[in-house]
Amino acid sequence: MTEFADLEDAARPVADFLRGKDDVHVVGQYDADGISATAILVEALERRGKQVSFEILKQLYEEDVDDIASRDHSSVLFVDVGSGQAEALSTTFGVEEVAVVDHHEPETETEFPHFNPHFLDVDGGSQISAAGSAFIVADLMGENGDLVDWALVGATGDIQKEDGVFQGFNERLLEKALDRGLVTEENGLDLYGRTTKPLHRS
Ligand SMILES: [Mn+2]
Repeated sequence: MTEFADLEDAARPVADFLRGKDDVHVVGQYDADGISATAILVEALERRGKQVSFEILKQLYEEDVDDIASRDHSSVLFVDVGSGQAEALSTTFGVEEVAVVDHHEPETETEFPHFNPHFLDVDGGSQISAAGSAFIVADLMGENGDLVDWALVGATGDIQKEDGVFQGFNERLLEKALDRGLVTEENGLDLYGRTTKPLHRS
């Protein structure tokens, strides 16, 4: 069975890659999970004094990969996208120029740093999101344990809870957030539109 430490081992090449760069361009997916994952790693990079830029894309098409590659970034980090475009990234970027943190089904393993829970037989659809995966990378880069609540925002946005309860590694991340007092538990209704819609519509 995959342990938390196994995920950390698998995430370490990406953390080492990012620590070794002076400037990084981060490309994230346009949803709550992708934006949380982007925020976690942009924050972790800025805390280490890196030059950071980022963009959020609705989809990553091959022409987007070509466009990003043409822009002269010295290194690019894809988050919540990239595993499904691993071959295009491999042919477009050198192994020292690109890294991926994603939880969607990967196309292929890669020479470049590529962290995806599916490589460890962990279901990225229910056990951990891109934001959770990004948090594991960030936590290896320095004192970033306080960012764990953003990992839970991402997992919630990707609807990874089952019957209102976090599963798998999301549950471990919740424990970390509770330990730090970053989140509190309370009973309530976990309904879509709870704060914006009348109850019978939620
Ligand atoms: Mn996601």
